[in-house]
Amino acid sequence: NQHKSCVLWFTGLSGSGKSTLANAVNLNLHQLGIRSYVLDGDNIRHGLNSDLSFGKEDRKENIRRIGEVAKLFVDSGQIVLSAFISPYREDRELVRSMFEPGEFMEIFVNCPLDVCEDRDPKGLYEKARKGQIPDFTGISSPYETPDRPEIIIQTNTMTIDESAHKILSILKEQKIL
Ligand code: GGZ
Repeated sequence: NQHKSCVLWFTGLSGSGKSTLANAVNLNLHQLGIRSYVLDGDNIRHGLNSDLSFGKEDRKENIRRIGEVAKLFVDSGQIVLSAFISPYREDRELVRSMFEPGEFMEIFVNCPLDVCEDRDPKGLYEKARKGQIPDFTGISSPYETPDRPEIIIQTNTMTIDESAHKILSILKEQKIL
């Protein structure tokens, strides 16, 4: 199974579906016999980056470290899927600059704030609205929309399966798979 190692960098609001979608794509890649790995809050924010909060500077450091980890995975020949809000354009561009052209695919998981807020799977938006979570993205902290993402996925109008298939077909078109 020949594939090009690369980073699939999912960015979007909390509750937009980044982790769910990254995990779905990961499963599809495994079924194709491709080695891939998902980095997300569960394995990074709780471990390597447990010293970081959600202020601008800590988010920047969060994303920088994740970029370095992603680079190790790419060096090892894998496809790495990262699912972090990564709200600042300049932080995402820093990570992009760590990779060769074509190795970094920015995937904008575009879902309107009101839809994310309705989903509110962990009740965080409700808490943020009450002022119980400071610097909450979309409420009291900015999200900067990507300018030229390689892929845009609308999770409010497509199923997870459809979205995952769209990403896989683009990876085939781009000769990554
Ligand atoms: C945004 C927060 C915050 C604040 C805790 N703002 O829906 P979740 O719970 O599972 O995903 C969110 C996650 C965001 O962490 P990231 O590492 O992806 O953020 S960043 O890339 O901006 O560094 C949310 C939870 O952490 N969470 N507090 N204030 N999301």
